[in-house]
Amino acid sequence: MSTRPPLIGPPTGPEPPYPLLMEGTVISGFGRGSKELGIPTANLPVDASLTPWIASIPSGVYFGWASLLLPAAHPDAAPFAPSPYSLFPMVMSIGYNPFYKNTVRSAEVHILHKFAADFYGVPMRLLLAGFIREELDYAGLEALIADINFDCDVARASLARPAWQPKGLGDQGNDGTLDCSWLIRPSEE
Ligand code: ADP
Ligand code: RBF
Ligand code: MG
Repeated sequence: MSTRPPLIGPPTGPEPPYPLLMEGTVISGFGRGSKELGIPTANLPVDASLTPWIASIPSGVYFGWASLLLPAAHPDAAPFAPSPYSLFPMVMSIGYNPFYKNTVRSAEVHILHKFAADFYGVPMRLLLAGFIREELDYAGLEALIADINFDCDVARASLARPAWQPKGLGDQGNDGTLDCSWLIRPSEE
């Protein structure tokens, strides 16, 4: 892509219809070796009975925050945090992956954190804060990867602003004002 904006959304924070919330258990994806490309994606089931908005939202690339209920034995678990959920910035794709011509609509999340172990089967919650771009087809894998890496930069920079940072979780004054409490709330069961 030639020119793409480095930031999405205004400095005042997410605008309607965002934030959009969804949750589910991390499942196996298409097994295409995204991890080997340096872009592992944690897949969630696309289930319109649990996530009513997912059927009508445009396919494309979104960004926001993800929380994981990692088991205590996972190397990235944060056992002494105020919540059993760990919170991370994320970028995600919802759609048919035109480069691969999928027939099933998928939701896959690349978390902007280097994990020491996989987390299949773990409960994950997402707060979508904004839309980055439509899904595209590409002449080659390198162009797809380059665009995804740019998406990661856009997400990181956009989420670094105070109105896009979680409220009540920062230390030493780098706290944000975005309400992410749903992401770290203990589940009811
Ligand atoms: P699959 O086709 O099964 O989704 P991937 O190659 O996309 O396989 O790898 C996804 C898995 O990698 C996730 O389910 C998760 O357990 C693990 N993983 C490790 N690091 C990350 C990360 N930063 N973001 C998303 N998933 C990650
Ligand atoms: N697949 C596409 O076919 N077209 C896209 O534009 C596209 N954009 C993506 C953006 C992000 C941020 C992520 C995480 C994935 C995207 N994908 C896209 C899905 C990608 O093809 C899939 O994760 C592959 O498994 C990567 O090899
Ligand atoms: Mg995946």
